[in-house]
Amino acid sequence: MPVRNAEVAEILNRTAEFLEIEGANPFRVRAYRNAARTVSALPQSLASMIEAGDDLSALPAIGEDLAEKIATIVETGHLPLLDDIEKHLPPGLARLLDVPGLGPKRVRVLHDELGIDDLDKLIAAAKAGRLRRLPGFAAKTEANILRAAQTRGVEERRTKLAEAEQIADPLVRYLAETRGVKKVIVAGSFRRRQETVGDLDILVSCTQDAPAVDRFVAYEDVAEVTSKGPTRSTVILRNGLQVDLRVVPEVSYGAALHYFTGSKAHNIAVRRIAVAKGLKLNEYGIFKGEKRIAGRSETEVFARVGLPYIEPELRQDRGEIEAARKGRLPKLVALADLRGDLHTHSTASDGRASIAEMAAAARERGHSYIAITDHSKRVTIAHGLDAKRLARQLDQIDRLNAHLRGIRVLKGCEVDILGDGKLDLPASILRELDIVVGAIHSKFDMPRAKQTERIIRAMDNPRFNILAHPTGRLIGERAPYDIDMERLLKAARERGCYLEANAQPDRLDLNGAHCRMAKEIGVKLALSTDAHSTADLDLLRFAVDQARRGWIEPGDVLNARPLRDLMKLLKRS
Ligand code: DGT
Ligand code: CA
Ligand code: CA
Repeated sequence: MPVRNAEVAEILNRTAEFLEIEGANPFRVRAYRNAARTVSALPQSLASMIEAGDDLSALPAIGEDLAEKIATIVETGHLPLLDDIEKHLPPGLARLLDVPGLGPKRVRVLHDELGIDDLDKLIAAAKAGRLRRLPGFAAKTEANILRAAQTRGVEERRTKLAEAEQIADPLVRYLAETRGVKKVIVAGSFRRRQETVGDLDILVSCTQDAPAVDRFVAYEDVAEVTSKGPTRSTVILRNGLQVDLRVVPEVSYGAALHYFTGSKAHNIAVRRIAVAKGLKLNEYGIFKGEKRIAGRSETEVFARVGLPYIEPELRQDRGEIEAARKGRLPKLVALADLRGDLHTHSTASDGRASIAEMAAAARERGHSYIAITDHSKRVTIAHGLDAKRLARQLDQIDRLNAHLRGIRVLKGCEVDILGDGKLDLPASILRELDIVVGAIHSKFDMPRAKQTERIIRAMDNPRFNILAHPTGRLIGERAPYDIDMERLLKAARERGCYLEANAQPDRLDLNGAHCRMAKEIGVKLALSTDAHSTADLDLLRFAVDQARRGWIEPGDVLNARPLRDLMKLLKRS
């Protein structure tokens, strides 16, 4: 089995982290990170590219040196450089990186200042209150780290949705090619588009004699078969992800799909309704006495308990059943409703495609506008733009727009929100922009009230439009910074500002619950990719997932509007 792209990316990221702990040149660290990002976003497998003799150094962010290293990883599953570093770093140090809230910078501080090089020393120092005295650590941070470090180990391993998808898609295709197999659907949290999944739950319908289970356990990525029966099986894949397979007769397929899609709380609530009607509901169907009266499709199952079809993303027992009963289910936003992207980068900062390339790629995806929002100067590591460079970029966009057909490039900037809430660029240049996306890239540790005020102060600036990745969390890596989301949303509403649902697979920020809060408070959202390459523009659907989990309708979404309406919404007073 060839080494998977995700594994290559993991090794590159790990190398970046270790280099950073070692205090390597930040540009070198970043080169590994960017390469990892390119690898994760590749549509085809590196192994097949190498086999076909493709030149990897032609890929964005990958020079000859990295191309060679990647080839080595694909061939051997190892990177000698990483093995070397691992040999001379204390072994416990690497485990520290797995503690949510601890990145390489902090691990380095812990090591250099307090000699902490394993989990036990970390826990002891946190308990003794010694972390809070370190630069960049507050009492609150210390408490968070302690909690995270102590629950490590017992905490279940969860897989990010986008990664789960990269694993599920080929497996689904493989199963679908089995003789006699009719349908293959991934149910569970994956189908509800939860931001992470604990395991995959696959349902198959097929003819009686189809060898579905045998073929499943023979999949080349299976590391271990936990159980195997005639109609069900559980396996562990090589990366540790568990997959449950169930073979279901067609008369029960809808009932099984409903049952295994969950959530459990939703199932229990629906079953209660069935029971109240004197019916029995389980994964085989709806029964009146011994007689099955529904089960073939989900729609049929819902109809029998007197409900319209409820979209999987809503099935969380968070009011969807009551809304369904009253005919008040939201008409959820879909990818096809979106007309553009409002947060993207070009080579001027840390993107990998030119503005013209980004525009062409956006047009190919059916967009009618794309905002180029490169970083501002404070974010030096990303080559952020100062007022002068930004002014030149604006001229460049004007010239481009003059002859572009079918798409409009909006002049924007991802302006850094400084520690005191001021924006990183003067009003004289912000005034020239179509759209200002504000974001925090530093001082994540401020106490809640201060952090919230910092952002609200930024929104006080009449040029401010959209708050990007509002909580700053990186799934499984960095906790959200501490903010009063309700207060923030109310402040945004009062000022005519908006929040972003960022589609980057490790961000998904806002998440579903926060999207719902925004809707309830009355703040429109921008569903944005934060693309750093043309391929990243395809990530948009991950923002749509979270929006749908948050009951968001097209009317709640800035970039579901045609350009003219959008421009009006971006004009504050
Ligand atoms: P995960 O895997 O932790 O991300 O979350 P799920 O929702 O995929 O949960 P999982 O894999 O344990 O089970 C898949 C679905 O099966 C779940 O969403 C609902 C259903 N299910 C599992 N156990 C029960 C149960 O005890 N009662 C009911 N009503 N449904 C259950
Ligand atoms: Ca599951
Ligand atoms: Ca499961």
